[in-house]
Amino acid sequence: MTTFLAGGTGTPKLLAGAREVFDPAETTVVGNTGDDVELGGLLVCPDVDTVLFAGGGVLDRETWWGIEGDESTTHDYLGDLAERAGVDSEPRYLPDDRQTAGRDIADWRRFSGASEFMFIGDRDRAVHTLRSSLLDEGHTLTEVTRRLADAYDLDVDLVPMSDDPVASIIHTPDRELHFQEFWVAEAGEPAVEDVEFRGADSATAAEPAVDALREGPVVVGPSNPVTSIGPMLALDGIRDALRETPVVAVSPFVEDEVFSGPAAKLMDAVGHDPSTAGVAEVYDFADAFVLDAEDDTSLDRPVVRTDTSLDSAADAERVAEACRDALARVDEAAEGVA
Ligand code: FO1
Repeated sequence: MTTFLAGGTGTPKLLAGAREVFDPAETTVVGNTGDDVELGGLLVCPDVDTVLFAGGGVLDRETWWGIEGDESTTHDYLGDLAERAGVDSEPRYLPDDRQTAGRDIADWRRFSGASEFMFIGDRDRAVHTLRSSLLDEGHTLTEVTRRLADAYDLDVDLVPMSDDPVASIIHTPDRELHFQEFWVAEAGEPAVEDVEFRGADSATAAEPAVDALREGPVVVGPSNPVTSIGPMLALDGIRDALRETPVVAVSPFVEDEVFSGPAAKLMDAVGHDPSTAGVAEVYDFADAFVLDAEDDTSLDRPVVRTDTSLDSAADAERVAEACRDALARVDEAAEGVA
């Protein structure tokens, strides 16, 4: 059994070629849920859905979120109607006393649908409607995610990191913003003072996720260490489980250049060097690393180097092979010690 810890883009891109190297029937993908929001009463799970849509062959690969060829009738009509009704288009948090009223999983990240500040396509909305409705019927997010995975014929086991709420909150000099408000509405521009995973102290990691981590090697894909992987690491028991299992991490940096997204800014904000060296510090549980061929960072753990760009399935296969080779090195080192 191999487990992948997946955030928004890097790890789903790696998964596109991993199937040639790691048997999908023996693969669990644990999705970050810190990015999730409730928007107009619907729970949107961006990182889980990217894996879902990619596995189901419907992902919009231009954006790496949402459904390819989706239409926007409801989103557009809602926007026009809200404008005519005099509603401004800024993200609108529900009032404080409503943040913890309703389905628990959406605590501290409830936005009014009067301003749909994230683009929600018509088919994508159907996924959020079904997910939210099944949650309201009393199913857990793990159960609902697995049912959606069945609907999309996924051949890996896709599970969320937790069935409890954990909200990635970005602290800026002016105010606190949920990650989606920071990233989508503010284009990642505000200065960041700190990143909080609200709820992580009392959340429990989902049982299938912990079981999978204990069962076999783990691949931490080239996702953002702070807001994609950080929420998982903040859950009780996850770091311990990772320390006890072979782990390879793919750096999302080439030395101090990040492939994409806000990782550098967020790493800096939480006191880590925005570089491969900083990633190795955050992932103190990792036994080996896959670095880009151009990345000369010297680390105190085994390193396999390859071109880590992930623009095609062939790229992904090459990086997955490097992960397999790095895990073999960890095995060899363990056998040498035994
Ligand atoms: N990203 C954007 O930049 N703009 C959007 O309007 C947007 C909508 C959206 C809707 C559903 C979904 O699952 C993801 C969406 N994303 C959007 C992506 C998302 O903000 C982030 O890329 C991930 O959370 C990062 O992992």
